[in-house]
This record gives sequence, structure tokens and C-alpha cells, in this order.
Amino acid sequence: VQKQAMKLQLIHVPFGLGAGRAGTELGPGDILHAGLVRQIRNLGHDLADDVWVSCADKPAAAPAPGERLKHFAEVAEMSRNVCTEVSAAVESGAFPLILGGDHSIAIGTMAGLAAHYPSLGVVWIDAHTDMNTEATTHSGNMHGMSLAIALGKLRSFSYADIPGAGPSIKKGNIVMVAARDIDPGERELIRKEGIACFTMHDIDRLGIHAVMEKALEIAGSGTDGVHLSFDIDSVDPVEAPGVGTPVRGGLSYREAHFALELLAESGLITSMEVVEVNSLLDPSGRTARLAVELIASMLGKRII
Ligand code: B3U
Ligand code: MN
Ligand code: MN
Repeated sequence: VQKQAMKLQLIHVPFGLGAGRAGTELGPGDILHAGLVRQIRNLGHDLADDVWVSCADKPAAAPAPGERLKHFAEVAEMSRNVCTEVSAAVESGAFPLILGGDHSIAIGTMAGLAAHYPSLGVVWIDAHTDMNTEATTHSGNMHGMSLAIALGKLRSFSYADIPGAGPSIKKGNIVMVAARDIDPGERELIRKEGIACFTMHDIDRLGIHAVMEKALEIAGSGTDGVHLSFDIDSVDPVEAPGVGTPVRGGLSYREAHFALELLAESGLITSMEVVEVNSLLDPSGRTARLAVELIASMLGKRII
């Protein structure tokens, strides 16, 4: 099934202060450099003019002593701006394709999407679950909290603090895929809330095809839109070495492509973001090139 031509809106979010290591702020430029626009045009899609969200690149002030959330002010400001741009893109009728940046950009992405899809489904493909709160985080890095924030699980930051944001995401509409590095507090929250989480163990046991079918059923039934949040560290570090927190035992090259081909085929995905590409940690550039290839699979590219 060749996917129909779409109008795409690229939203670049060169923000890296949610991560523990520098480099993800260069992600949008690196992904463009790896040939994204050519790929998209080859697939026959239209592109609206790119949007660049202006982001803080260094912290405005020293963190307050005892502050649990690193660079909170910068993350909050970035989230407001991303929310505004994603919301405008949906309003214009375009398919938003958001390029990070670290995974904290998903806070603003989902806030903006939820304003238009009150029952948003989310497929979260990631080695991690990003379900930490200010009470459970060890690192203080906010890219490890974005899903918990979208669920309304932080005391100090929620969608009520983002102008124009929709409601928090319903826990029954979220599904995680490819998880293999989960902190104790995250595990407890996932279990307590009963959130669907397909780990690498499940993928080994059931196969990526069955897992993606189950994932689509969870995120795609009873929802009015489905967002794909794709953290490139879901892929095995052999294929995607340019990430801040690599975890062995990830998706193979073909598992990653096949997962995205299945999502494309479903016709259910209404927006996508790609995060955590860090080319400073990958002089070969293969991580950014992989990101471009995977985006193409999600946008309808077929082998034959
Ligand atoms: N769970 C850890 C590690 C981590 C989360 N996301 C990434 N790394 N990329 C944390 O810092 O919260
Ligand atoms: Mn992540
Ligand atoms: Mn991750």
C-alpha cells in the first residue's frame, strides 16, 4: 500500500537542555543534512515552510540549590513554544513532523496535539520509558520525565501550565515499545497505572509484528489521533551509536523499519517526532542517516 501524498510541516526543535549530554540540540540540522527533504519529496509529499522553534542553548541562571528538575525554566519555555507551533500546524491541516532535540520536546508536542485530539493515542518507541517524576528521578534530566508530565504525574509541571495545551493524555491510550532500561520508580508507576509497555523481552517472545498490532490496537481504538514519538535510542546502538544513553539489546535495523512500515500501513498515525539524535557522539553520521531512512518508512516508503 503506497501511502497517499500528504502536506507535511517540519517543526525543528534544537533543544538539548533536557538531556544529560550536549549534542541533541544539533539534531534538526544533522537530520536535514542527512537528506530528509529529498527523501520526503521523493515520496511525493508536499512540504510547508519549515518552522524553527527558538530555544535556549544555555541555562539562564544557576539552578536553585536542591532543584530536582534540571533546566526547568528552559524546558517550560520550550514546551510552550513547541505547543504553539504544533497546534498551528494541525490547524493548517498539515501532518506535523517534529525534529528534536532531546525527548523533553515531547512535552510540548503532545500538549499541542491534545488541544486538537482530546483523546490522543500515543505510540512511544524508546529504550526508556520517560516516566520519572520529581520524586523518582535520579538524574534530574527532564527528557526522562516527558511521558509522566503528559500523564499529569508531576506536582510541579503539567499541561495546566502551558497556554493552549489540551488535556493530559489518558493512560489507556498510551503504549510503549522497545523498553529495556526502566528505573525502579518508573516501573512502579507503570504497574500502578496499568500502562501498556512492550519491552524487548515481549518483542523477542512475540515478534515485532504481533507487538505492533497490539500497540496499534491500544493507541488506535477509541482515540481521535495517534502520535508516534520515536526515540532513536530504541534502535540497537550498533545501528544508532549517536545517542546520549545507549542501551544494548535494542531493535534491529529491520525491526525498526518494519515497525514503522506497519504504522504507515495502518493509516492511523497523525503526527510524528524523532528525538535524541546526537551526532557529536557519532562521527560516522550513521545515526542521523538512519533517522532519515526511518522517517521515510513511516511516510510510506516501500521496498518494492
Ligand atoms: N531513566 C533515566 C535515563 C534516561 C531516560 N531517558 C534517557 N535516558 N534518554 C533518566 O535519566 O531518567
Ligand atoms: Mn526517550
Ligand atoms: Mn531513550
